[in-house]
This record gives sequence, structure tokens and C-alpha cells, in this order.
Amino acid sequence: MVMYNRITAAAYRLLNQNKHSSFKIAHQRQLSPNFSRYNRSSSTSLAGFRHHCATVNLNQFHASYRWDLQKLSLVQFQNLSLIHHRSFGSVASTVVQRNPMFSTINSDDLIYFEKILGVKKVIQDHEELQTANTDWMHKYKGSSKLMLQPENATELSQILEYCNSRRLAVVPQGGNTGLVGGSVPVFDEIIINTRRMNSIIFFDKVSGVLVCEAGCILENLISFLDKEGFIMPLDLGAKGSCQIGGNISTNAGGLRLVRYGSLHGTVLGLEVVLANGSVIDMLGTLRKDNTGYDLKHLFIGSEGSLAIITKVSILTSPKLSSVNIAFLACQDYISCQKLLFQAKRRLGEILSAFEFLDAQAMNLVLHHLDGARNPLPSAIYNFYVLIETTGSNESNDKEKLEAFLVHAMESSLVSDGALAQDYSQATSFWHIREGIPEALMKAGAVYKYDLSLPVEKMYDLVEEMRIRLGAAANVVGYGHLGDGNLHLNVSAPQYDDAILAQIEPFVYEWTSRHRGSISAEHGLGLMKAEKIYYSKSSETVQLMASIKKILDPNGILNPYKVIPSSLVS
Ligand code: FAD
Ligand code: 2HG
Ligand code: ZN
Repeated sequence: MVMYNRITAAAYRLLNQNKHSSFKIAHQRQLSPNFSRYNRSSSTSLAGFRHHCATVNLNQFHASYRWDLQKLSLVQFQNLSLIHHRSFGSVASTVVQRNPMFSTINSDDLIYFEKILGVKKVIQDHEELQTANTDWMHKYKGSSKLMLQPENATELSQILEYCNSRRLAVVPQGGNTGLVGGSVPVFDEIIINTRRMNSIIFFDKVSGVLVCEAGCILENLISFLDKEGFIMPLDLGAKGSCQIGGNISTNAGGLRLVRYGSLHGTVLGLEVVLANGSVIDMLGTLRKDNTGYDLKHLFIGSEGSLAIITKVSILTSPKLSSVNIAFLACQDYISCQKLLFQAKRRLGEILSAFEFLDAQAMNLVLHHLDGARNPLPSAIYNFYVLIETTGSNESNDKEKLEAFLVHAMESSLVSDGALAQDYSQATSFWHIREGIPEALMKAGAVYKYDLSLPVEKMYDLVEEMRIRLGAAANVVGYGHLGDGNLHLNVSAPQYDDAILAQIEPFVYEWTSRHRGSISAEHGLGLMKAEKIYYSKSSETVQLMASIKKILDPNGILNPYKVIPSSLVS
């Protein structure tokens, strides 16, 4: 599948960031022998990297050496005229009924859409619809008979005004990489895909403000900015397919949030089209603007349930010249936590990523991900941490990272480690981390949970889940440790009600008890719309439903998602 392949070409980040000079090969100087160090290789290919890779045994460790551092059952569709019950693994599952208030499309509707858009942008082709009806995990599947691809806000406005008057439900769709069943229809909703709205409108080098259309693919924006000497404030493994409009609609976090913060901070303005077709221009480019309510925030993270985003104004950062990546091994989770504590203090402003994975995640990657190579093959460790630093002063940055790593080794927080010496090594480190979702997909059925939890508690949940499931499933923990975001994944040969019953509602109750969030960065979508109360009070949810009612009184925008159905129908 095309989209899948594009995502698997995962670690473009460093190419984009570093191809001009930032990632240089260090001169060999004294090196702490317990730190794995890759032999220098003129080859930039993964194959070359594998060939030249070498590590030094941990037992040889001597402190205070100077280092030279641089571097379901499927949600099936059924008879459209009837009430639908859908489930993915029936126990503790989502059961949704089609809202009978919604119309179904007829030939007059098609004539109207073809009149305003032209035939090319009115898609009824079976294969294209099949793809658009199915989510990235192949877990959620709708039965839409129509996909519209407006080219601008005016066309979209006409579509929505018409759908609203006809009570035709719609699902906004960007790159369709969402992981909670939010981007595909549940029943026969019309898919409104934003891929044709893909122009970069404006970029200002002084302020770093980028204005573009919502359908721009994230990776294309990264490449555009790279040529201008800038970077996007977010990056994620799905960058080759996901769109900036989808990113903002999910309030995606990704791999750099620890450094650049959430999209609530970097999105400066939006243009959106409401359900009734009104185009709302909030496309400011100012850092500061306190004139009344800052309404754009309502749409960031609203998962297409309040409006469709058409344009985006976002603050980008200058690309800095010195980037270093370390892949480290820790024996226990407490060491990972302490390492994070130390990294925040000792690396401070140059810390740009702090990711972790457990041995189970590493195993899956090594078994299922093409081109994956363990940077620390001399032993199996319980945990791995990927640390990236990005700064503007190479020698200062090196010195800082050196001091941090010496301290981490001396205090036994780190058992082994490797520092990328060139672009291909750095790429291969990121390939491991970014490739985990793909490896899980290849391993079989997967139950995904995206949780915000206090860092000190986070891994207890993984261990408790392992005890609950025993040999029935493989429990995998990884994620954005620097942001307190755990990706708990349960991998099994196939979807099984008995497994799901062991996981849910336990996982939600546990998270709620520890005052966590049941959705850190992926959103609620269909998967968790009815579970929102685990993380939000009923008064808060009621207020959300009231806002939804004001902006979308007929509930046509992404029904069955985000807000419990009982509050919006
Ligand atoms: P879609 O999947 O098409 O849609 C997502 C939601 O947004 C849906 O509810 C949809 O209706 C709505 N929507 C889409 N476009 C618009 C629009 N223009 N206006 C209004 N609503 C819209 N997520 C993270 O947060 N961090 C990660 O690190 C991360 N890594 C991932 C890695 C992989 C391999 C994969 C497959 C997914 C990953 N994701 C991650 C999840 C996903 O990529 C993000 O949620 C992404 O932001 C979705 O963008 P999209 O364009 O694909 O949106
Ligand atoms: C990531 O960080 C994504 O890789 C996907 O958010 C998480 O697969 C998952 O659970
Ligand atoms: Zn993530």
C-alpha cells in the first residue's frame, strides 16, 4: 500500500536537518570504551552501516575517559438503512448506532457536487473509496460511497452548506494516518479529503512564520523549510503521509514536543469552514494578540468535530547546525527516569528528543522491521533511550553531552550506549524508534493505548498488564518519555475478545486513578469517544457538547467521534 511504504521510509528528519553540514563525523580521539562506537565509514547506506558497525563490551568500562562525542474484528459496514451495531472485539467495545437523522446521498446530491467541484473531485471509484474507508491499522472500516476533494475554502464552504441543509454527515480526512478510528467513516458519511489544498502560501524568514493550506503533507513542509534553513516544530513517524491540517486537528505531539512544545503554542492562526459553510478567518501571524477569545484553540485537537481546517499559520524554528544522537541502554525503568531528570538539567536547552522503548519493543523491531539493526548488540537490555540534542555551538554542545554521558555512566544509569557518527547511523537509530508502529502492525493484531501518566508511575502499568495477560499477548511499552507519554501496545496473533476483556476497562481505570489522560496525543476518535469520562468531568464534557451544538447544530461533522453520542444526537 502506497501510504504505508511512504511512512516506512521513516527517518527523513536527519537528512532534512543535516544534509548541509550539521552532522559531521568526529575525529577519533580517546573514547570511553564502554560506549559503543561505530567505525567510521564512508558509506551512507544502511548496508554499509551494518557492515562497519562495532561495539565495545560494557565490562571494559572505566570512568572518566575523555570522549569524542558527536555525534476485531473489523468494523464492518452493513446495510445502510438499518441501525448498526459495530464492535471490534465485542467485549468492552464501542457500540454505535447510525444516527437516523442523517440523510443518505441520492443522485441529486451527486449532480450538485459535480456541478460545484467538477467530476474529478467527486470520487466514486470503488478502489479509492476502499482505501479512504479504511484506517491505517485496518481496524476501522466505513462504507462511504462518496469522497469529495475540494480545492479551496470556497468549494468546501459550498459543500458544507449543502450537506448541512441536507443533513448529510461528513468525515474530514487528511493523510488518514490517525490511530483512533477518527479519520474514516463509521457508516456512510461523505469523506471530505483535503489533499488538494496543498499550497504553501507564505514564509517569512525573519519571524519564521509559515502560512500554508491544510492539505500540505508534513514531510513536504519539512523539506521546504529545510531549504530556507528552518524546521517544523513537530515531527512524527507518519510524516510522509500525514497532513498539517490532520496534525493540528489531532493536536499531534510527536518526537520533538519536549523541545518545541505543543501545537497550541506554535499554531498562530487558522482558517476554518464551519458546518453551515461559514469561512472563519483567524489566520493571524502574530505572536501576541489578546483581542478577545483566542478561538483557534477550539479547533486544535477537535478532530474534525467542530470545523474543517483549510489554512494554517505556524511558527517555525531556525535549523541549528549541531545535532547529536545517542542510543543508550538502561537496565531498569528507574534508570530511565533518572536519566530524563539528568538530561533536563544537564542538557537543558539543547535537548530535542527523549524517547524510550522496552526490550519487547526492540525485539519486535528487530524481527519485523526491514533494515533495523540493534546498535547495542552485545547484550539484551531491558530499556533503550534515544536522546537527541540540537544546538548552535558544536563544541559547547559536545562538551555538554560529554559531561552528561560521563555522569550517566559513572552513576550507572546507563549500561551501554552508542553515538551516531554520521547521517546513516543517526538515521538507523531513528529508524528503530519510528519503526515501532510498523513492526507492531506486521506482528499481528494490536491494541493501542496512548496515555499521559506521571513518569514515575508509567511503567507500572506495563508490568501490571503483563501479569494480567500472561502468555496470551506480548505487552510492549515505549513512547515520548520526555513528555510523560506512554504508548502501551498489546500485540497478539489475532484479535480476541478474551484479551480485550483483560485490557479494558482496566487500562482506562488505572489511568484515571493515577490522574492520567486516556489520550495523550492521538485523540479520541471513535475508539475512545465514549471513554472521555475517564479523563474529563461530566461538566466539562457537557460544555464540550454545548460548544459542538453551537458550531454544528445538526451534528454533521465527524459524528460518533470525540463526544459521546448520547450528548450530540
Ligand atoms: P487523519 O488521520 O486523516 O485525521 C485525523 C483526525 O483529524 C480525524 O478525526 C479527521 O477527521 C481530522 N482531520 C484531518 N484533517 C482535518 C482538517 N483539515 N480539518 C479538520 N479535521 C481534520 N501521532 C502523534 O501525535 N505523534 C506521533 O508521534 C505519531 N506517530 C505516528 C506514527 C505512525 C507510523 C502512524 C501511522 C501514526 C502516528 N501518529 C502520531 C498518529 C497520526 O499520524 C497523527 O494523528 C496525525 O496528526 C494525523 O494526521 P492525518 O493528516 O493523517 O490526519
Ligand atoms: C509513535 O510515537 C506514535 O510512534 C504511534 O505515536 C504510537 O503505535 C503507537 O502506539
Ligand atoms: Zn507517539
